Amino acid sequence: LFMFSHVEPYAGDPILGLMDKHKQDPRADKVNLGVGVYFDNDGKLPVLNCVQKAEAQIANPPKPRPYLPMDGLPGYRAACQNLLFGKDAQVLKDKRVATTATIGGSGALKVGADFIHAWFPQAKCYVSDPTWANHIGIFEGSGFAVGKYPYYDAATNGIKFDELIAFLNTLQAHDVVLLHPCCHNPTGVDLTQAQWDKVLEVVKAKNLLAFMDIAYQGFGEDMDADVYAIRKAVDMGLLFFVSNSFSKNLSLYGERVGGLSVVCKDEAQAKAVQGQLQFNIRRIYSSPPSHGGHVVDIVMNDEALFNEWVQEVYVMRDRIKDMRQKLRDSLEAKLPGRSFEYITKQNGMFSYTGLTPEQVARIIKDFGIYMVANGRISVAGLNASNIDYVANAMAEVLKD
Ligand code: KET
Repeated sequence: LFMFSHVEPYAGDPILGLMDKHKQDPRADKVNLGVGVYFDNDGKLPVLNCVQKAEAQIANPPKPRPYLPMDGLPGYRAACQNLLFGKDAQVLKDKRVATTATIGGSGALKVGADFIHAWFPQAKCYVSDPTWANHIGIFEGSGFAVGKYPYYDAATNGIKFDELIAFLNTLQAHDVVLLHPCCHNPTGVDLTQAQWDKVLEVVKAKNLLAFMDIAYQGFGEDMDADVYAIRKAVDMGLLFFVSNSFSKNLSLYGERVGGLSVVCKDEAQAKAVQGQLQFNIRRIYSSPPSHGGHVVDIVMNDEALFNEWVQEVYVMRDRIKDMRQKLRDSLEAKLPGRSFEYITKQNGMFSYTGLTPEQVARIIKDFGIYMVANGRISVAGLNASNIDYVANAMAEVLKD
């Protein structure tokens, strides 16, 4: 009778909890700018053409569903590697990268965090201030003490770069530094290439363990520019982790498709790491889901489907950029004398609006516009039908 009486209630997730609240809101003009999900101009979650074609291949004739290997399909692993490191990269020819399929980008972070905690038990983990809340959750869940490194500068809508470098210089060898190669979540403010070079120099000099989490490849500048930091780190001879997600750029959120790659010293080391990742995966969930794995494998390894996919990602990217411009123009028209340039300068799915938690509470209560309490909006939730409504509401809560 008293078995579970000590179990405490869960306050809910700051991002995923918004989906339920938006769903339950009866107002017809409600808007969902909470979770980082791309909606098209009709407010619909797209099923990409390349995905539909791959799914047609899978369905006809129907395929049996054996367990996949613990680390996923070989073509899936190659797809992750080619996208991140470049198809002809020497590091791939040298077989220095251990890569496993994972249950989304979240699963990659979890498998990577467990691995690092097992093999570097003294290491602490440092995340940007601010970061995606679940970075902290996942690393703490794997037993890490998680600290923050200086990053966003609200005064300039830029980066506290000197403080960031000074802070990294105080860390211990093997401490984990979680980095966002592009489309920083939640701020949308990314390092320039010159700044990346400097950050990676400190990572190298201090023997820190970089963990690059990329969930938005293709949504920033383009497929290659968005992985500048990853390829630069390889060029500099760093050994490091990369977690990637296909949730957003293939619009396959619920299929849970991600990957974890570890750049190692040589092929033998990569084999050992690959084995330990399999060991971890076996003990957590055994093997990855099959449907999404096959979709990724087919799309990424067929030249025509791959090219179609890249173009479809760029359509999503460009629509978001268009919405940024419209939101900025609209706010500047409504609040003369104030600059909203930051909205068009930020990259990726999110804009960090600077709205206070009180202003966010008000915009949810009075207008039914759902956004994260830290003031992050998912720009991909804006469309031609709701952008005026959102701009009006934002101007209303910002005016006093
Ligand atoms: N990393 C980052 C930086 C990220 O924004 C997300 C998801 C993930 C990893 C996880 O990806 P997945 O493949 O879904 O496991 N972010 C959005 C959704 C979420 O909170 O779960 C978001 O920030 O809204």
